[in-house]
Amino acid sequence: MTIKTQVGIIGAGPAGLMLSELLAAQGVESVVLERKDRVYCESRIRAGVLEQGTVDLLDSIGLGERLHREGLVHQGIYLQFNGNRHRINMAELTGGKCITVYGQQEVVRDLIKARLEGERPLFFEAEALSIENLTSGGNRKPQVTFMHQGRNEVLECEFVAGCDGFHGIARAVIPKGQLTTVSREYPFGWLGILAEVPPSTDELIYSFHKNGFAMHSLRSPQLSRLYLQVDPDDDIRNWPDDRIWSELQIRLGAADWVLNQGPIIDKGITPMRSFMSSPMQYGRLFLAGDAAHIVPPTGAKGLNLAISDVKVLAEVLTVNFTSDNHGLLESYSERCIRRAWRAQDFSMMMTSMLHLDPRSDSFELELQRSRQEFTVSSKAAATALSENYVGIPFDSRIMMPKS
Ligand code: RFL
Ligand code: PHB
Repeated sequence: MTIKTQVGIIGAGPAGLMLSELLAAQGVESVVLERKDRVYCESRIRAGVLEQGTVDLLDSIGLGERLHREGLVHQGIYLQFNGNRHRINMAELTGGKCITVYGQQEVVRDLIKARLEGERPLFFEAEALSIENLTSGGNRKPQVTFMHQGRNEVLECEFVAGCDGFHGIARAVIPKGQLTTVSREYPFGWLGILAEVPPSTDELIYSFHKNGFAMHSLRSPQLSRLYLQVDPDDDIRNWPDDRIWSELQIRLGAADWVLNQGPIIDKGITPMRSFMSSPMQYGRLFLAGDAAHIVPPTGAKGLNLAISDVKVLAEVLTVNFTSDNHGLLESYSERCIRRAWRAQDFSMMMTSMLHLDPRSDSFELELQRSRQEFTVSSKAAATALSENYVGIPFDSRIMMPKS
């Protein structure tokens, strides 16, 4: 069977789902293909921090209701170095900007619900296998072949959006000579837990300790999300719950502060990397989100970058379908890459300031200590951190020379 649509979207993560709903709001048709089932997509625990631009975009398509009811608005974060806790008042330093703590799986859940209630096409357990005709002219339209309910199906469209994450097929179909990639691996990973226990903090704590980095985040008044720096090749079986709690207590410990403990309902280890591919367009294929770039999670930027990519993509596709202006499509890649590099730099800065790098010599450790001190003692340094953390404006041209 061949299904026809305007935009074929591979992946029902935040990028693919948000793109499909932004397009629907402009009257552009799309079909979303997702290789996993709905339960898997809705329960995959990942990011938690939404920038204001992300919240505004969800509001703009009528998806802010539960987010505003259940999300936790934070005006600052704590940075802690060897037991000394400092608050960065981000709202004060950025003219009132805040972040909202709301789990990625909740964003995904809201988007899936809206899509299915609107009876707009979204196929679960539909794995894209190949993408053809991306650069051929004439009447040959792009085709995505996918496997659904044991059968090979074809999705024919005007454009394909590769929103299929870091391990997806979309980036891989771009011929080697047409794509430049750069990356960094880190000698550490994050062990993340979700625990049924009221958070022991009112705002996120990022902590550097001589044993390594730790972080305390939140999900709700009853649910806490915490992370520990571990070896990227470590096995989660080496981390029974009592070892996790005692290491968190050590690394997050501060005067007159107690870490609440409770049942751990999810735990896992994720490696960390920085990765950029460019351009983000190949003929009629556009990459968005983790398919194009990965940032280490210390800056809380991955989900927000995925959302800002698809905001731009929805705009250029809509203009293409609804007017005679077909040139705007070519601006997509550059607009997104500029913002992604800003996030790369910030995420790398946060990562190197807060983690213990086993390769560091005493010179590098002193530089790290000096940067930590400066960040919490200089208003200019704290302001720079805050501006990046709350998010530079979506599609900002701040780096462009004025024309
Ligand atoms: P996703 O979420 O990986 O979704 C891709 C989807 O594509 C599907 N797929 C396919 N479907 C059909 N056919 C195929 N051939 C397919 N191949 C793949 C997959 O099943 C999947 O459903 O990518 P997307 O949409 O680009 O979203 C990116 C974000 O998920 C990611 O950047 C963030 O989670 C990163 N991140 C954070 N970002 C933030 O902005 N703030 C944070 O606080 C934050 N914390 C984090 C994070 C990521 C973490 N991990 C686990 C890496 C914390 C952690 C621990
Ligand atoms: C989270 O809440 O999962 C979270 C928060 C901040 C980060 C990364 C993850 O930098």
